Amino acid sequence: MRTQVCIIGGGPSGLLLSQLLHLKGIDNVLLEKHTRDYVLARIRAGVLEHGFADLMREAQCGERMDREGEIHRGFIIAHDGKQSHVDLHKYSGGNSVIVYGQTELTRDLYDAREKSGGKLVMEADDVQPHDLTSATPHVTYRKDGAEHRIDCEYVIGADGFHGVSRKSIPANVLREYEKVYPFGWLGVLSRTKPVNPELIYVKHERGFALCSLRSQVLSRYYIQVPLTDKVEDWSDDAFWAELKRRLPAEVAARLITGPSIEKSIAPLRSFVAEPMRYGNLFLAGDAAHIVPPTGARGLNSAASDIYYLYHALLDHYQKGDDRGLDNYSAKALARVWKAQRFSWWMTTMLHSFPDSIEYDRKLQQTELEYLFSSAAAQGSLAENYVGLPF
Ligand code: RFL
Ligand code: PHB
Repeated sequence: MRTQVCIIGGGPSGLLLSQLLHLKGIDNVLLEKHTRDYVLARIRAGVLEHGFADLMREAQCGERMDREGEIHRGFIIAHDGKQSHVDLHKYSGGNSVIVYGQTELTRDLYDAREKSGGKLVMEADDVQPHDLTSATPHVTYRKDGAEHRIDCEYVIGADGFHGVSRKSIPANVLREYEKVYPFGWLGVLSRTKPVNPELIYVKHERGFALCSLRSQVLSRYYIQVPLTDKVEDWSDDAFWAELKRRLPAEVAARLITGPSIEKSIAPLRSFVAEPMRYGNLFLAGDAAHIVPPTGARGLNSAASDIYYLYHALLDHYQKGDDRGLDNYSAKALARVWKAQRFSWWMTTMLHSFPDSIEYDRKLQQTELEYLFSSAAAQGSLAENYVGLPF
């Protein structure tokens, strides 16, 4: 098979790029390792910045998001016996975020690709890019026992943190930066009314907690747990009891609990791979960088990569202008590192670190006191949370 752009990975990054290119008449094939149901069963992001929402609309996939997603103009940080409100709208010059689950957004993208006859190969095994530094790269894969080959002009590595794309860049070219945090988040999804209309981030001496939601009947809660904990160690009852201990008493009193629909542990990690281009391979999203989820930046950083890549490919195919492709890595990384900084800051401010000393804990407390005493500090939080400009 021959195409212009071969996209590896059918998560939100790959699907969004595939749909945007398709609408501009740029031929592309997308290879995904798993089934659609498997991809949709992963419960991940919940908060979308407005730039991401605009891209979904441009991809003609924003209709359900605009109908069912909730606009959030702020959130709460509970700390030191207080509940402090972060007014995103006021401090970001009128911006907000949309609460709409990654599962729903991915479903909308799959539906759109399938409706327009998109070339999606699901359950593609042993995907392998070749000849990336030549003008004629190709990608091989196996499907139902048969070998296949796709000849293309560009390969997009949108295959997540564990994908094959980043690994196909030689070690002497790739530089990796990594920080592993000594804890994870245990997340529970339950068909219960959310405890609060806005998200509540909780700093507590027993560990961080987060009250989030997917809709008015679907709640998503997280608690910080040691890396040694296993999901099987946590019954639903134990989870709810620990969450209640960390919430302000007034919030705990109105928490509605129920059976978990999904329960999983995500270790917290920061990671950046540089450069994001190798020959005619371009990395995007989690394939190149990940953040701890505290600042809700992961999926949103993927969106800015896709925005830059989409416009660079448009300039190449429509105007013969390669400056966007040549600048892609530097431009994407500049924004990626700002998302890294913000996620690190939120994570450090709100979690309990097992090896912290009294001095560190005093600084954490002072950081929050300063934040809520300074309009400039709240402005900084707000502009990062709603998303820096692309
Ligand atoms: P994905 O979603 O991992 O998709 C990559 C796809 O590639 C496939 N794949 C392969 N396909 C072919 N061949 C191979 N060899 C392949 N290897 C892998 C995989 O099956 C998969 O389908 O990456 P993508 O598209 O870049 O999207 C990134 C986001 O998923 C991620 O950044 C976010 O979920 C992060 N995140 C959050 N981001 C936000 O912006 N806001 C949030 O509120 C937020 N909350 C979260 C999060 C991530 C979490 N976890 C579990 C890490 C909350 C959590 C708990
Ligand atoms: C979520 O709803 O899953 C969520 C929300 C905000 C975050 C992280 C995760 O910072």
